[in-house]
Amino acid sequence: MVERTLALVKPDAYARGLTGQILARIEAKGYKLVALSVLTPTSEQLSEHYAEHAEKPFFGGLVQYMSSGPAVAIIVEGHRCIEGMRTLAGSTDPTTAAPGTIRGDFGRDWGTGTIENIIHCSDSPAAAKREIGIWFPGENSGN
Ligand code: IDP
Ligand code: MG
Repeated sequence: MVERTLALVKPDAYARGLTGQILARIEAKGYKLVALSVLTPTSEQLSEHYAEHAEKPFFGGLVQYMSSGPAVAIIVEGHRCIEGMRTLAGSTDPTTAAPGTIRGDFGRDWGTGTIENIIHCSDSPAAAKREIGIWFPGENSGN
């Protein structure tokens, strides 16, 4: 099985109508979209998804941001796509993320205190497997 990763088009990007452009970049890179779902994340899903950040001071704001409206969950497939999607997304802070990356090109600081940064991508094979299980229960994680 080829490697799979989990991506989320976050609510800020969905609300701004950027979903198509983001999907186009993933496809242009050569990866396959093997599952897609438009959903408004629940606080239960987000608590599981962001469990590593549960004790951080920004956690409440992060859950509020991520549950503020529809998002798009995607399973992306391709050799080394976990690493490749992180590169395509760019670094966490959209103000300093490199131009040419999804966060660098589409994101900015809105002064809300929460880092709204357009896209999430799993950061390791273990995270990809775990996160695919949260957003696509029953789908094969492939990892
Ligand atoms: P990542 O999404 O680049 O992997 P993480 O450090 O795992 O970054 O953080 C998860 C998400 O939490 C980020 O994408 C961002 O939306 C938010 N976040 C991270 N650090 C901060 C912070 O210091 N203040 C506010 N929000 C943050
Ligand atoms: Mg992370």
